[in-house]
Amino acid sequence: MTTLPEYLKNCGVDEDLSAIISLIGAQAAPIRDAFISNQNYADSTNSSGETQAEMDKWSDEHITNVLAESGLVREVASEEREEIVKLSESAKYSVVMDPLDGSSLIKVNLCVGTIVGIYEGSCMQAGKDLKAAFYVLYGPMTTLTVSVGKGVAIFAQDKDGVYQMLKNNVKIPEGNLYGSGGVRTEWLGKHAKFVNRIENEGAKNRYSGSFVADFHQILQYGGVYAYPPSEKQPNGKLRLVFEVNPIGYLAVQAGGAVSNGTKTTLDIVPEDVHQRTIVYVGSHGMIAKIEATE
Ligand code: AFP
Repeated sequence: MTTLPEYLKNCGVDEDLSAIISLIGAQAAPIRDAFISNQNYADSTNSSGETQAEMDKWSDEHITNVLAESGLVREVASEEREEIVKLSESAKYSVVMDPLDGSSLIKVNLCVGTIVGIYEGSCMQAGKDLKAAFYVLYGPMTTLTVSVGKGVAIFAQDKDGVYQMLKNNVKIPEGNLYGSGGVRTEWLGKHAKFVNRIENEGAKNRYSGSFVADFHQILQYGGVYAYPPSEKQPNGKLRLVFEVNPIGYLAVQAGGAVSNGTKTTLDIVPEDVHQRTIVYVGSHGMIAKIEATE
């Protein structure tokens, strides 16, 4: 079996980039350990005004401290922090992250994860310029799904904490699953028409409330994850930098696509690190259908 460091080496990834991916992947054990004593919501909100779970704060502080100590990272931008944190000025890479995506599901023991994107230079770049993107899923297995621009591979941690390859060259099948955020009665016309069309064509609804887990399912079974606009949230809910860009990059590397309903989100250069975007991510045919919907 191929381990994560072996795979990254075979892909020609440099030592610093490989070390950052492995270092964050290795935080799965302390993060899993912390779930049991951090079950509640904290008395704080993040930059998007959402109540933080204790685990949001814990994972953010933990990963940021580990990256600071490593000396390998120039900047860290986190969904849980107002400002970009400046770390080692001479380091080549910067990290964007949602340290614990789907945190409202911790209490009910459903699958959550850590989403990471890595840029050369600063954090404020378009998703297409990512050098690597990956996510760690804390499910029945701990898995790490990664792309360094050479397709997508999935690894699972063995009993010694080593990430062993489960699948290489993952390709999103066309599939017929969909998961949509928002409240159906608040969906606007275009999204409602799209869901109506794909349901009539046999699409089946599966949505957990954890983007990273819902996407992992789409990645392997095919279909689409969507967080649409509403009157109250015209740009949807998800954050471009921390969630949509890393996952969108992985989707494209797996032969799929990501869109705001009109065009790819990967070309958007962020103006605000916390900006939101409408998102449709998944198989090619599904993204073509939403883009063709008036
Ligand atoms: P939390 O991390 O606050 O649970 O938010 C998760 C999330 O950003 C994304 O992972 C989900 O797909 C989406 O929000 C769920 O939002 P709804 O609860 O509105 O469906």
